[in-house]
Amino acid sequence: MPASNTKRCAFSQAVGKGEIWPAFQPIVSMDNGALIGFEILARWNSPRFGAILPDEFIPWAEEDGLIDQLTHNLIVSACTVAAKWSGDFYLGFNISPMQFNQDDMATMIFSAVKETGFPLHRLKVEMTEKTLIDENSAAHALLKRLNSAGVAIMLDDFGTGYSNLSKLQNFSFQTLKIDKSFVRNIASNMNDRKIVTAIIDLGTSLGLEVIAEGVEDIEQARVLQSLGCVLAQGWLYGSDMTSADAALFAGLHKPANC
Ligand code: G
Ligand code: G
Ligand code: MN
Repeated sequence: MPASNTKRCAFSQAVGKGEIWPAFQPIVSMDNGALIGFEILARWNSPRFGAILPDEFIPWAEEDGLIDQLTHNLIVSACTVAAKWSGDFYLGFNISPMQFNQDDMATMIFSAVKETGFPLHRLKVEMTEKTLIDENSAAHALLKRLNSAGVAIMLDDFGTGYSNLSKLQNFSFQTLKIDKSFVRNIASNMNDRKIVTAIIDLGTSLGLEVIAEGVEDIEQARVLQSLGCVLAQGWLYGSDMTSADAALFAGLHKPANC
């Protein structure tokens, strides 16, 4: 069997055994460092192949019909640990475009959260612009269902998918995440800065929460703040961490009024 097939086979067994674990990356308020939420990122440490990243294994999970099981397991394990931490931070889970074609996706999410004790209204769903672009009425209905249950929707990697802006108002979502490719050179590249300015203004005028992704240094953070962006995610504030580290982070970075 080719090595890549062996790896893929090991991956599918790892999903079955619940070995894909949730890493937590903090989303913070840039002015005071207060914790707003965590994005949950799937991780696999294969005993045989070492650490494999989601860019490699998520497509396998999608193609091999394992993505729902993987997402379900991540929600259960992340929510179970986070339910024990104080604070009112949210957890954001990445949902693949194809999962929006499945009527029972909302039911899968609700049932995963239910047993964990984590409040449903502190769970958010991250979807990419691709989900918006593929004209998809099932997705529309699903988003409404999630929203009515108190689950907010975040539009991930915003700015990379050339989405039809007029579609933004038709879909029910509450957060725009500015893709890290625009943030990377924001301190030196005026075009990137103009794009980010436009996204921040668009999001703010639509009443959306706006999060800058991939903030790695203080210079980028200063520019973003000067443009009116308040929330950020990136290595400057915290990388993807284990639940033990995330628990410490949550304890140290409580909002001022908690
Ligand atoms: O850390 P990073 O290498 O985690 O993530 C790479 C890509 O994989 C990102 O685009 C991220 O959204 C995606 N990703 C990470 N975890 C998950 C997951 O649980 N489900 C899906 N569908 N995508 C994920
Ligand atoms: O596509 P999505 O936004 O879900 O993916 C998040 C990805 O961004 C993950 O691969 C995560 O590890 C990565 N990431 C998080 N913070 C930073 C950062 O500050 N710089 C860079 N280059 N990548 C980051
Ligand atoms: Mn994401």
